[in-house]
Amino acid sequence: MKDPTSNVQRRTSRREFVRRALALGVGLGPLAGILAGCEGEKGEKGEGVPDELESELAIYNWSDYIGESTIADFEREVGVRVVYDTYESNEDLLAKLQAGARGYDLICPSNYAVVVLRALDLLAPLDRNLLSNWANLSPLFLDRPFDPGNRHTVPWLWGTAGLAVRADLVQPLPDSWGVFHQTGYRGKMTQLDDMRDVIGCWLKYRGRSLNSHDQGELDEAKMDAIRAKPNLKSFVSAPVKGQLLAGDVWIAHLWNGDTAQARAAEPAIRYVLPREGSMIYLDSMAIPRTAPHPRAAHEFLNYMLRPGVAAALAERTGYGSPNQAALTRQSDLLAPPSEEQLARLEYQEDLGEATELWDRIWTEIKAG
Ligand code: SPD
Repeated sequence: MKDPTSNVQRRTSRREFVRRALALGVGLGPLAGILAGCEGEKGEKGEGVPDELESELAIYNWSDYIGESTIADFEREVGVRVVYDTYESNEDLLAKLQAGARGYDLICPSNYAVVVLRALDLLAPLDRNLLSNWANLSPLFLDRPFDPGNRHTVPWLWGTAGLAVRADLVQPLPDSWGVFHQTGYRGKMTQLDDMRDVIGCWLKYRGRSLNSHDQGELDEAKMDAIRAKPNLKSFVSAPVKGQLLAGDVWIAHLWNGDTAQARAAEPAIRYVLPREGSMIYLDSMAIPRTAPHPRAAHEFLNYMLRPGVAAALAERTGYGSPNQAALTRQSDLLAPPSEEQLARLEYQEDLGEATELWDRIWTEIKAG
């Protein structure tokens, strides 16, 4: 019989190994390779997933990122009680998990955050035998570099960052990230409370990669961000929707789906992708290694892969569905990005050793 403590012991030592390696300056990239090489030691996919469905499920997701009745429908149909909690940035999620939070069964990191979580060995491999609806996913969103072979992640929604504008209050519509430098809208503008999005947009403004490691380019982005700051009401993410509706904010740096949600209540709100380009992201569901209810997590993932459920998620949130069967079923959903759009968009990647530099710059922007 298997010793139930053996995995705990092994996990602890792997985590300790990661901690020591990071302290010694080993980058996340090489570390991921080393750990992947050890993957065989903890067995194949789905190890530890019990046959019996647990009665609870704890989901930790972005705010405003779920269908209207998804959770209630799942609870009713499957008989699992869901505890649902939300966050506003990948950095919040990473900080919580790295601090040792153990109660979550499902989380929804963006592409670059998956790289960090995999390198830290914080994700459980998926058991594809429990995901019979997998074939509904579009190949466009599978096997991405952040999780080759989708061993740990199930695509959830994709989106872009741009400008949410009250077209009834702002004319002409701005089409550049430089709008945040204009004093004419002082106090009526916000930027996302998100390090990667803010520094990334200022890198794009200067024609750089939003994954830059270059000290000079990053200093320039910092200066642009600090120059914009006096014109901003605040740094705020999804909660800005209420301020846009109230007319307290006229121009917000925001994600496309959250803009669409606001537009459903106020048709004068428009979404603009700045001409300098922007970022595209793919958020995916993943199961933490410490998940107390891995079987219920798989059950939920497979439920979400149904075309009707995935369509309801995309419809409610305004984001793009990676579920091809959902798009075929419901033609008014956001279409996958075209080649032309993709040419102006860039995926956020893990920053590796440059993360510290970005953190420092973000702190200086917030304080400056
Ligand atoms: N309200 C949900 C927003 C989800 C945004 N996720 C991706 C952010 C990429 N920086």
